[in-house]
Amino acid sequence: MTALARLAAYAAALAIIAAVAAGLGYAVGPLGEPDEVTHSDPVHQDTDPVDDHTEKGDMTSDQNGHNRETEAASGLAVASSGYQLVLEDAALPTGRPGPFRFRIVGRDGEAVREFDLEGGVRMHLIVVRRDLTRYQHLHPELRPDGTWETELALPEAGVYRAFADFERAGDKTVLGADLFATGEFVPAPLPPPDTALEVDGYDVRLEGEAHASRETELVFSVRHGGEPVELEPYLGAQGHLVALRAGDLAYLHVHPLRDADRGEIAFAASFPTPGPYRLFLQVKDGGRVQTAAFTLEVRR
Ligand SMILES: [Cu+2]
Repeated sequence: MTALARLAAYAAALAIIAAVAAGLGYAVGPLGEPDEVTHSDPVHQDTDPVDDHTEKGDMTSDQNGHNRETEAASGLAVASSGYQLVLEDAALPTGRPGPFRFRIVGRDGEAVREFDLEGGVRMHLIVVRRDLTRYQHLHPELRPDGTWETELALPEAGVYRAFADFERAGDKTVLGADLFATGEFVPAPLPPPDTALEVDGYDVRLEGEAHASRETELVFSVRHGGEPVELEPYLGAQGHLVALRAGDLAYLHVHPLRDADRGEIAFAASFPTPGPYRLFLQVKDGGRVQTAAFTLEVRR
């Protein structure tokens, strides 16, 4: 097959896919559920006499259950809740730090310039390779024109996910976009579930059994030389946790809980579905931030 014939075949396949998608008459929602758009599309709601509750399968028959599932996971879309994440450049040089810039654009097409202060910062930028390695948590600076800027190095080749995590008027939004670092990409397998890690001389443990669609308390303990560590405040809490679902890197909402013992940090998390997740815990001691990454298997 010549290159031209391959291109023609590819174009034909795309046309078929487009035709099938058009025929189905819906867009796929953040969790790949076909009913997502019907809720937010007033034209569809006005003209469709069918009560869409009756059309749903088991997974979405419970309106509340469905909402819980979509609300618990975010970061799967580049645009959501009237905001769009616009990267200046999605391709970055591999291994070499360089400026990384993006904007949050509102419904009016203008860059948003006002954000809530959350844990002392207005924007959390999380960057992780799609094999759930090379986690980075950065706080870019806001330029007067609404551009966020930070130095960023993608240490090795691959596709990365950038999450912009911010709040406005008390509402949290997490948008996600892919970044590309050129070169040979050797994906790392997801490490097996573990509850104890050693990170730079710290003994970090995870307690708590997680079940899907139920609020779970995750308690981490941090010890050094056998003694509980008096953790320094980090971003307005005892620590920071990001939980990502393996497979699609859905970004979960987790909240630090106040009533933890010395050397412990507790979080409330709701895992939308069973399966493996990667947890990135960050704590501060001696002025240094340590990152501990756990694989957690969420049960049914
Ligand atoms: Cu942050």
